[in-house]
Order: sequence, then structure tokens, then C-alpha cells
Amino acid sequence: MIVYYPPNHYLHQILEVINGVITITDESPERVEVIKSALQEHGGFIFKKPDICNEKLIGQVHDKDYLNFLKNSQDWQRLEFPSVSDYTKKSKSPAHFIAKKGFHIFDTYTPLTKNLWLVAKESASCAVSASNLLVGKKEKVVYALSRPPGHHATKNMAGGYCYLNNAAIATQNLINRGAKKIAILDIDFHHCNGTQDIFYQTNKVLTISIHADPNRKFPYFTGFKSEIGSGPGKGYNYNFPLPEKINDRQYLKILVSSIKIIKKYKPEYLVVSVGFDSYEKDPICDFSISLNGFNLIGKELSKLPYQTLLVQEGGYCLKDLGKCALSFLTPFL
Ligand code: OKP
Ligand code: ZN
Repeated sequence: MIVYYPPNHYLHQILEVINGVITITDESPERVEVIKSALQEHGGFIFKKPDICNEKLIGQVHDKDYLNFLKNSQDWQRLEFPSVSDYTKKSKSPAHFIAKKGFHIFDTYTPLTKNLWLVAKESASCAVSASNLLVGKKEKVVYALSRPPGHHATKNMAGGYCYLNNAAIATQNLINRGAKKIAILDIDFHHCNGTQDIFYQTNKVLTISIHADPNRKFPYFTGFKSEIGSGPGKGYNYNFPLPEKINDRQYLKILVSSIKIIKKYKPEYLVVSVGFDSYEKDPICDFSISLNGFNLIGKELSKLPYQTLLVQEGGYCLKDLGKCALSFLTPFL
């Protein structure tokens, strides 16, 4: 399997503010290094550097003001967190930097870093380069080992360690290259509020997310069953919010229902936002998926007839992340 790996991701190292306390984050560079080592040891994976993607493509998914805000992050010499929250709910990016941080970042977990534009673009480029190998049936499945993750990034906001929505940008690339219907299945523990936001009004993309009940877990404000899409996109967004301690058998049932919805939609491509934070030993999450569970999930998805783009999102159990990735990925080989 071909794997796209972001060569400069380690330049992006963050801290997070939780309840006013600056704290070491679980979103560390080691996450992708651990996965990379496990795949290299296995031997069935070929690593490639991404081609840096066109900024016009990124601009089809994210607002221009937001992208300029991220680009300018390289001017700040230290981590920059939001200080104020936008109380106007207007849609125009404000002029002042302090206000911009409040307008374009929705939590205190996702600071700006000096090399952000470079590393965020590389992360998105992994997904885009991978998607390019699906076009023309060159590959059945390709894996983007993206970092930072992307699924919480909306059209104009960073949050949940995400800045550019890697899966959404790759999906837009497939649309530009002729695809009329794409299904995105998000199996990260957290709701993909960003991906949902970006494709909420279109029927060209079916978005399905299986995640922790937002009444209990981040991102708190979205991920409810009632969010079904709007306008032409009505009926093309599905959320499966779940209680804590979900086990393999219970998860597989929800996965099979999601697959039924995907089959009915008949997409040309499947994009899977993969998170290993539903793992039973994940330090920040509360599902009970085992290593065997990831293997079963991988088996179900690999059986499908669709060309598939796998995009890495979360997963924080450094000790077992390599095993999680191998359990999930080996059925696709
Ligand atoms: C990103 B992804 C715990 C509080 C921070 C933010 C979770 C972001 C998850 N340290 N919670 O979906 O895995
Ligand atoms: Zn997550």
C-alpha cells in the first residue's frame, strides 16, 4: 500500500490550554512516527512524499480570510491562542489579530505555530496526492498519514488540533477531477464537525460520522442525529452519536448500518477519516474498541468495491498506535 507522509510535520509542536492551565498535549509528533515505524517494520507499505497541492484547491474548501490568517501565523514567534470570542456572530473576518484569533479558532487546544502554513499544507497534500492515485484506477486504496489532523477544521475555523480539512480538500480534488458522488465515512472517536460544515449543503458528498455523543465529549456543539444536511444536501449527512464503553460488537453493528447507507448512495469513491482514538486504551477517549476490533473494521471496509482514500485523523495511545494502525490497515493489503 502506498502511504503519503508529511516530511516536516515535527516542526509543528503544540501545547493546549485546558481550563486555563497550559498543558502538554496528546497531539504530539510521535503519533505519526510510531505509526510510520510500525508500517515500515511490517514491510507491506511504500512511503512517498506528497506533492504540495495547489492553494486554489484549498481555497475551494476554506475561506480566503481564514487561509490568510493561517498563512500569517509564521510571523508569530510563539504559540498563539485565542483570547476573545466573537460575540457578534457576523461573518466577516475582523481586522485586529486578537479578534482574528477569536474569530478563526474555536477552542484553546489549537494554537498557531511558526511553521503552521507549511505543515498544514503538507498534511493536506498527503491526502490530495493520495487521492490523485485513485483517479484513473491506478490504486484501489491509498493511505494519507496526515498530521496535523483535519476533520474539525470548518470553512473558516481551526479547532480540535485541526487547521486544514485534509479529507475535505482531497474530496474536493476528486470532484474537480470528475467525481459526481463521494462518500466520507468518519470513524474517529470525535464528531467531524468540520467535514460536516463543509459539505452540509451538497448532495455530491455523503458524510457519515460515528462518534461519541457530543453531550459527553468534544466538539460538544455538533454531531447530533438531527443534523441531516440542508438545501440540496438534506438527507446526505448522518451522525451516529454513541454512549461510552462501546465495544467491538456494538461498533460493528453501527458500521454495518453506515455501509448500507453508503451502498445505497453508490459513490464513486470512499474517503475514510480514520481515528484510532476509539481504542480501549486511548488516554482521552472512552470507547472500548480492541485491536481485533480495528481489524474487523478494516475487513468490513476493505471488502467494499469502492476505491478508497484513508486519511489519518486522531488516536493518542502512543504505546499501541502502531498496532492499531496495522490491525486496521492489513486487511486492505
Ligand atoms: C481531535 B481529533 C483533552 C481536551 C482536548 C480536544 C480533542 C480533539 C480531538 N486533552 N480535547 O478528533 O482526534
Ligand atoms: Zn478524535
